Amino acid sequence: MNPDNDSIKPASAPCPLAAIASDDLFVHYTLDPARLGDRPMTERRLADLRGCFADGAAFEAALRRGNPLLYSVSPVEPASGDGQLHYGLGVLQPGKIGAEYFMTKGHLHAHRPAAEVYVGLAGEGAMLLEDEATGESRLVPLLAHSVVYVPGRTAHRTVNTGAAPLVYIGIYPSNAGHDYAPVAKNNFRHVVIERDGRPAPVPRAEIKNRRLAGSPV
Ligand code: S6P
Ligand code: ZN
Repeated sequence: MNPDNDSIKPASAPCPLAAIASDDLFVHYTLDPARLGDRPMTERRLADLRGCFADGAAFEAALRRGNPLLYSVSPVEPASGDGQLHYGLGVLQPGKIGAEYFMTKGHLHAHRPAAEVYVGLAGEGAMLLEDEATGESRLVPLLAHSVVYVPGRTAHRTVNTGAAPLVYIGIYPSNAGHDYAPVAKNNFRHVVIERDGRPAPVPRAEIKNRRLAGSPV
């Protein structure tokens, strides 16, 4: 034990450095096209987001016209285990279903305490955050040259409110995992729509009432 630096401790397990491939230690990203090295990208298309958008009729009408790419994610998982990090590049296309902006499915982390940091690289968007325990909601801008902190136990969804692809990197504990079930069941309490030319979070219940009253958003 070094008395001057208590961060230097005898290793309880072999240092993972030698186990990490050099192309996981250094990864070059580009913005045009938005890619993380030559990593494969998992694609989510409109049909994959059935049930997510508030205006079901607008969703079905858009799907009849085609099944466009909404977003893609390239994960990098250099090492797993206590203290290790994973990260991923996300590219979310611009567009709307009705008045609601294109967005990700949204999730909680399977390991609820796991937080995440989002680094905005290009485009204009926002993170919709919702505290699982209280339902409290925040809409936080996600822009180039900005960083968003997503606390643990917080459902998070990325929304593209601009006219160009929204590009970001999310960095999270290797054991975070994804839990999509709560959002698939209850969705978020707020819908992010364009209102008076600007993004606005509107309570989902309010949107439903407006549609019932014959004034769709
Ligand atoms: C992972 C992180 C992101 C999302 C990505 C796609 O913890 O939050 O990489 O996976 O933004 O969103 P979703 O909700 O489809 O996983
Ligand atoms: Zn996440």
